[in-house]
Amino acid sequence: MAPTIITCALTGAQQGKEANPALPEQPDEIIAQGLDAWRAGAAILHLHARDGNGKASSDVEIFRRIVEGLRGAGCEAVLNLSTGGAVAGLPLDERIRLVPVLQPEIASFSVGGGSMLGRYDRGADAWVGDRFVQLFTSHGEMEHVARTFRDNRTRPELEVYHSGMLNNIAALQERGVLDDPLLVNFVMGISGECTKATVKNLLFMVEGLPAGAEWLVSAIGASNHFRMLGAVFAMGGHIRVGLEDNVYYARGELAASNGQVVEKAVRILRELGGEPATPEETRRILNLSGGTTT
Ligand code: KMH
Ligand code: ZN
Repeated sequence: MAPTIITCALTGAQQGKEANPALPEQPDEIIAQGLDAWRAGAAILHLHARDGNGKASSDVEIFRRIVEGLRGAGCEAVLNLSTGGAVAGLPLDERIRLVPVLQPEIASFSVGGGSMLGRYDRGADAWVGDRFVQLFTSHGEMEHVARTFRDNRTRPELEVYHSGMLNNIAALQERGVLDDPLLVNFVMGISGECTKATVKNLLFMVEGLPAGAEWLVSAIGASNHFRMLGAVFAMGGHIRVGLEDNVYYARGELAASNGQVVEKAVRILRELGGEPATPEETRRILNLSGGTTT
């Protein structure tokens, strides 16, 4: 049985300490919890940057501080820097700058035009969180960014929010701007125009992948987060956990840290007969050869 890569998504670009005081926002917190998560079994750390007020930031120097802090403390995990933050209104060109400047081994790449998020709250008789998140404005722009990733030997983690985005992946692959193996992150369970976190939907999406692609699931929200792990493992996928996606450890219990959540994922994985991949195994599985943040 091949080992399973565990990614820990430490902080995200949206909810902050108001959702869980243990959610790390500042570089020192992110570094400390990143080290704990790596030691607990996370082979990839998915990182966002936040400014002094805890708001999502695309400032490359904040990312640099986090990366250097982790590497300086001996962290060997693969670092996956987020170019996300569109949801926080950060412009594309600013979000992509970290790729040529920091040349991470992996960076996220939301491979589509965007989606409407939010839900209708019957109690409040109103739409809540109602917003359109714009990602790319054209296939040409998407191709240009894919070339930027490839030129800097940064592997894109292709964020897929719904099945139409699989067409974009196939088209970019046809254009020859995506290196193998593809790394696809199925983001499931966000309220609004995003795929519901069900096994049936996951099977449909996985069957739509190009041959040889490696994939993981970001199951968003407490009701989805740990529930989907079993299906992901049974289908040969990789796992993502962390306070970016879910601030709860268990029903009604806020997570104490990202390390605690990774420990739970490792326990579940081992109970199911799996084993977390080491960072070296991860680099081999994903054929990572680039990046200056190794
Ligand atoms: N925030 C998650 C829903 C990114 O950072 O670019 C997906 C994500 C994407 O982590
Ligand atoms: Zn993210």
